[in-house]
Amino acid sequence: MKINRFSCLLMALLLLVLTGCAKKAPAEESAAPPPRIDDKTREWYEVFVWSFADSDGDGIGDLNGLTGKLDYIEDLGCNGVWLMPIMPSPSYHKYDVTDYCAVDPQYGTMDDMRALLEAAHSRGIRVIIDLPVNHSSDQHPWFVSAAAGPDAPYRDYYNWNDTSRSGYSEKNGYYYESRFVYSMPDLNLDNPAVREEIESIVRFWLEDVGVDGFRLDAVTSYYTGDVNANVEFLNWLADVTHGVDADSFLVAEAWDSLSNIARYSESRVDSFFLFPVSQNEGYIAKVLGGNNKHPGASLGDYMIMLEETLPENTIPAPFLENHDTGRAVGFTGRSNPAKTKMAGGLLAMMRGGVFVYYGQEIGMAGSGEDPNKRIGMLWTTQEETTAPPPGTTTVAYAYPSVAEQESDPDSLLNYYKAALALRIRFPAISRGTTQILPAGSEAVCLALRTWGEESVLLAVNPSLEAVSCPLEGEAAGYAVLSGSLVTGADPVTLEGATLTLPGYSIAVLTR
Ligand SMILES: [Ca+2]
Repeated sequence: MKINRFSCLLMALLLLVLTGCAKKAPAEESAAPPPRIDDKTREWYEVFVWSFADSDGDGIGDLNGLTGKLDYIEDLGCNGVWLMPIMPSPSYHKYDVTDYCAVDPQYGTMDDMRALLEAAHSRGIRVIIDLPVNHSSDQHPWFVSAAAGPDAPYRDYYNWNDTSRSGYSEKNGYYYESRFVYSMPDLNLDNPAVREEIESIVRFWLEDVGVDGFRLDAVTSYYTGDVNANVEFLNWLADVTHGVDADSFLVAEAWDSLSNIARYSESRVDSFFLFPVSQNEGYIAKVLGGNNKHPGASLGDYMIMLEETLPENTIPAPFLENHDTGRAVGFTGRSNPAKTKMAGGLLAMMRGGVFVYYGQEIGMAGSGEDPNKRIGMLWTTQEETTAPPPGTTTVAYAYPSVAEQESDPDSLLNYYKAALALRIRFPAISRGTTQILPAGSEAVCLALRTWGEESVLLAVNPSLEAVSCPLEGEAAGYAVLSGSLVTGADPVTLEGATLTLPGYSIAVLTR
């Protein structure tokens, strides 16, 4: 009897637990994050293939190596990858192309590229490739032919002059436009035959290979000094690209002032890099600068200025660093993890499609000569990285490897993951428009981001000191602390209507 009664009790308990579990399941399901929005506003990761991951042991990174690291990129929170040039080229950086419809053998084969795309697409990751059509290589068959003389078949693919002038180089007694360097002759983009070539190149990569778009190199040099002509060409290129695939994505490098980037952004190209946000003189550096006595207020001012200056239909592409700029740790401090994290946090809270340069998320260093900014990804030890690109003068790493940072909950890498996760969880952060609310302190920025029905209040403290601010007026409606990013031991707290933000912290509040 006793045993039976005990068994009954046990059964009852078991049932209770089971039904409890059964009841709990739907709640857990509903708590799962909604599927990631599959549109053109993405979290991008810029990869220099040479320096990323080497699959065959020759010391040079390759496409198969990158394919093997897609889990890492996905885990970081990125759903887009920009590959710096992968087409055959005599240079290590490959911005001077000799064949626009092939893969450089250093990086692998076209089959490797197709395998990369398939693996990326199966993870919901889109892949865009660099398209440098301002210039080709001087070893491209077009230029080799063109240089032979005034009557050469491809002569008009380039811009020739009888006499020397600025931005031109000499070949066989004539001068050709080469704005960057003699080995990069500028293509004659007014020549319909050149535009036909570009159209077939675009079609090849989108239709035959299956890439998802292009990063357009050096668009201010298409017609040097002529923004209107550049915009005309960009509109033509955008119509060609979107005509082949309306979902394809174009992001362009117009390394220029904000007002000129705004003019470029009026074009039908989807997105432009926000150079004024990046680097040691950029907005993020200025917000975090030691002399800034009102960092929160200036952050809000920059947010509003960007929205007021850029057209509504553009997708801004903010970034901190890329392959041409010094690494961000140059201004956040090689030994200042809190400030380095905060720069990443500020980036992650910006509107648009953010770009993270490989290694930025582990605080890789590099400045001076270009190759120094493009050294091997530090997966484990320096001995196991890819070979430094030719011309590298300094190989120095400021922070630990990916392997070490993955196992450290307080690492920069884990901060980046958390920052991107917040951004993904609240799509209004990337897609919404901003209204600055009074914060009661110039150290703090209260930014209301609204996208359709979704509104989130971003509370950002880019100062070194903790600040308590009352959530009053419209801000009082955002009483749920839904997420936070801190750079030290103290948490963000919300007690009643008082929000306390430790130095260098970010909170996301919802209704
Ligand atoms: Ca290799």
